[in-house]
Amino acid sequence: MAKWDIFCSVVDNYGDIGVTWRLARQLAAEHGHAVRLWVDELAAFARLCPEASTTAARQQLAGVELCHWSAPWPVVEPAEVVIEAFACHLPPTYIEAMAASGARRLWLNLEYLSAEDWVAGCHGLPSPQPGGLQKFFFFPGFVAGTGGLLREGDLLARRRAFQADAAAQQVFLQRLGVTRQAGARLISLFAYENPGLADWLQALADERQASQLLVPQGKILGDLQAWLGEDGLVPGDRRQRGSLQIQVLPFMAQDDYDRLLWCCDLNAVRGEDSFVRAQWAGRPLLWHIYQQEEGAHWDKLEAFLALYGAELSPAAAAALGELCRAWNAGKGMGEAWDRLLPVWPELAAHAERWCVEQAARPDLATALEQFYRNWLSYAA
Ligand code: TRH
Repeated sequence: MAKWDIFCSVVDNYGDIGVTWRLARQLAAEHGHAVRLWVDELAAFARLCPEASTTAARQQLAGVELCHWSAPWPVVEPAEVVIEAFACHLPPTYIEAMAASGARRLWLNLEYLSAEDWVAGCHGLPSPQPGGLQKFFFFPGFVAGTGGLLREGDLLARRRAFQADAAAQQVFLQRLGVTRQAGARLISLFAYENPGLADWLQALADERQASQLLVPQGKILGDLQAWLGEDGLVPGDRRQRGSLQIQVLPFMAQDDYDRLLWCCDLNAVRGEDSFVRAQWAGRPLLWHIYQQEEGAHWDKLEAFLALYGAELSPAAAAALGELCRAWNAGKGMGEAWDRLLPVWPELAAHAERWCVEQAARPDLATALEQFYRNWLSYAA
């Protein structure tokens, strides 16, 4: 058992806190470490974990000590393993304390997920720091030589048991106020603002097949309302347009959001954490990638599509690629959706196969643990 400090600065959105919260819980529960998670915005955290206090300087949640990362920085003894998530800047006095302690510390920068080729070459590289400290880059990823993906040890067993249990799904959906329509395709929608939404919704409304679209509160609501031609939708509101039923849901606790993904036939997800969780759901996904300057996100999207689509038929890979590109370009969703429908059964089977393949690799927390153990033996 070692002491680990994880630092998370909430830039915007929920991905950074979503990832670090999962990682902190898993390191504590499965690897027995004493984990402190330092978060600068407790209000953002409490949206994922509603039982959290938004004012407590320290609180104990799910085996993790959740600490408010406040200014001025309190005097604390640095942990043995220090993770700065997504290149956030550690408090200077904390770095000074690490250097002054005399003890060796493992300092890691946990990077964003990417399927690009260069990732394996950079994973684990050292980055020497002033004061004799050494920092390492730790990259999540989909292939050997990277740090893997976050996945709790029992995740797939829990997911499969839930998907096999229609009654449990019904109880869960009812708690969210959702009644599943017989024969309807269930879709969850979590995305950034997207002008391409209207086209897609129209295609869903015009289809013979019924669809039920579940939309947790968030940035996409504006485009949804524009298409519906109304304002002020709130959780619980339901609208029917042709074959499409739309329902607004509250933003839910992170574990509930996982369950929602497990219930759905298709999950439109975004950023990083929901994107990974949709893959563990074993169902087809539509990814709205986080936009980066100078269009760097397009390379990331193509890299993922190439990897994910490698074992698909050319027709299915092309249809999925076209849909994801249309979604991220914000146009052409109607046509792309129509072209996707004939390959739907293949995509559905592939989603589970991909999940199994990815789950055969070490998960991110285990890879971190291994990195730590190697570092310890190197130090000895
Ligand atoms: O919120 P995001 O857009 O986060 C993004 C990305 O991580 C991106 O890489 C990063 O640079 C940027 O933030 C700053 O999407 P993401 O990553 O899917 O995180 C959303 C989290 O919110 C995830 O942990 C799931 C959780 N969530 C809930 O807990 N309840 C909900 O109802 C919903 C819709 C999401």
